[in-house]
Amino acid sequence: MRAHFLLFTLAFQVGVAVSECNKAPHSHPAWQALFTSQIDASGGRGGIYDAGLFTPLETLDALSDSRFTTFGHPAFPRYSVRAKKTRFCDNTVNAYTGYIDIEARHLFFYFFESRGDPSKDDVIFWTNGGPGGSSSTGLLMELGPCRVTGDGEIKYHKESWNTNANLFFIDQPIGVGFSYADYGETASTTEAAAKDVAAFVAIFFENFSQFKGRAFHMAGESYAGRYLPLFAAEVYDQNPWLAQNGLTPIHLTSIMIGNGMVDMFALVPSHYEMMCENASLPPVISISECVALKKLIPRCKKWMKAECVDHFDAVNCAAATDFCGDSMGAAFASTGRNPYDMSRNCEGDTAESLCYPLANNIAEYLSKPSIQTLLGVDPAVTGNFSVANMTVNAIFARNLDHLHPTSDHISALLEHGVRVLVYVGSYDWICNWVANERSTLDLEWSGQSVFASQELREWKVGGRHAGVTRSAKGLTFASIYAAGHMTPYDKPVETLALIQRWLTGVSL
Ligand SMILES: *[C@@H]1O[C@H](CO)[C@@H](O)[C@H](O)[C@H]1NC(C)=O
Ligand SMILES: *[C@@H]1O[C@H](CO)[C@@H](O)[C@H](O)[C@H]1NC(C)=O
Ligand SMILES: *[C@@H]1O[C@H](CO)[C@@H](O)[C@H](O)[C@H]1NC(C)=O
Ligand SMILES: *[C@H]1O[C@H](CO)[C@@H](O)[C@H](O)[C@H]1NC(C)=O
Repeated sequence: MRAHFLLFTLAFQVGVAVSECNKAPHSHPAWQALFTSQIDASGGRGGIYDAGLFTPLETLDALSDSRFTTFGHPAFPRYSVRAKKTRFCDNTVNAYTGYIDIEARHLFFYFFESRGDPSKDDVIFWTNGGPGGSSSTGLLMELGPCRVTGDGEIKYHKESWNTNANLFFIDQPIGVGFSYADYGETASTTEAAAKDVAAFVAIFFENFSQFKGRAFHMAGESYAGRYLPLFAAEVYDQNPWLAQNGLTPIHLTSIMIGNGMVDMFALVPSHYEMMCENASLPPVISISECVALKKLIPRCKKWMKAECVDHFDAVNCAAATDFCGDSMGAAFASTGRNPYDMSRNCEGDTAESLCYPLANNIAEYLSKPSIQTLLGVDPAVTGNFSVANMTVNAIFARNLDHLHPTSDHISALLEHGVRVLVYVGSYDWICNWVANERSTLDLEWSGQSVFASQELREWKVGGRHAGVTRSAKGLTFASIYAAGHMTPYDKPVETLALIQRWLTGVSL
């Protein structure tokens, strides 16, 4: 595997290979002429959606914990939701798991109500990156209500993002985590994945009407720098259609990109700065290696601009980014350091757990049949759980999905009043703060000059240095000092403080 695909891949390829079993097509679906059909959680789904019978369920609390309740909506005749109450991970709040069914495609989600005031608090949607990474990594290692431990158990996590927000985790696109498709369909680009996600969001709010109209934030990390701007744009642009169909528009308030891959062409040269220019740490490679790489930079920039930006030539653009990216990647790999946290060495095997052996504990935990039963995992999902689907990763790579920067989407979201937070752990090499800061400065939008004229200033938590930040007109850049790629994992207190300030609109 070429170095740079693994790069954003927060995508732990777990030791145990999951067999690519041929799933027998289901008999599909078992139609039931009920507007809310109770279906045994261990299998099957159904529901027929009749406009005359549509009645919103006011509170999720009415859901059963042993059976799925299926919801649909006449405006989405091809879509439905299966949800169940789950005593999982956080027993201090109501928790739900389930699937959004989009014809033969099924997206798995976890939903945790707020530890604060679920009836008033905002809603946060979280996705990990990869592409192919399961959001169970975010849930069980970073910002969720519980964390997996080295001995394969879970324990309560105090700095969870559901401290004062209702919080979603979604396994997307299909094929990832507990999400699946009946007939082997795949999502092969972010654009395709965005359609499913927007439908997911609309159905969720429509069915779980207690959250209707609530401020909604879309968050994620790494490859989510590519996902979120497109997902959010799709959610935003869907609103007029929702309104026409008598549904409540989604109150999309912000996106929050953590250690994002927003612009591949900004990342490649920044890798040199991280290795040779004391951007976060003193140089990590030799003078001769730095000199050799430096010579590539102007050529790489020119080459990528000509073949990827000015016009997109698939073959030449891939050649340019592969060559330039791999040159940086090879130099970094020779240090033995962790590309997600350059202050330390890679622990374990890069290919297996991407330097974080804890990822293996997540996979083991979610592979337990008792846990899968608790979660209501569909029997169509077989084999051991994997936190990264490398097939999905390869399909996106083959489509050169990563070679389409999302800066224009971010600019447009800002112009449409959706706030944007870009936060980055300072020790991340892969999706580092240098490239992310530069990308925010280079965004072309009406607030550009005001934003760029702000000084980068220190921000603090509990009187201590937490990072540097710049903010104007709805756009905020913030670094988190001494955190790696998975910022909430390394700096839970600081990251939660950042998110809390962001949600309430307080400056950092
Ligand atoms: C990975 O995704 C592919 C494509 O969606 C799917 O066919 C496959 O079953 C998934 N593999 C695993 C192990 O879930
Ligand atoms: C590298 O950066 C650190 C932190 O900003 C600074 O203290 C140090 O002096 C720098 N080293 C060099 C050689 O400039
Ligand atoms: C799942 O993992 C267990 C424990 O590591 C292993 O014994 C088993 O063979 C794996 N099953 C599959 C289908 O890979
Ligand atoms: C979702 O849709 C189904 C089918 O129309 C309906 O029975 C159910 O009550 C709805 N749920 C909510 C919470 O709106």
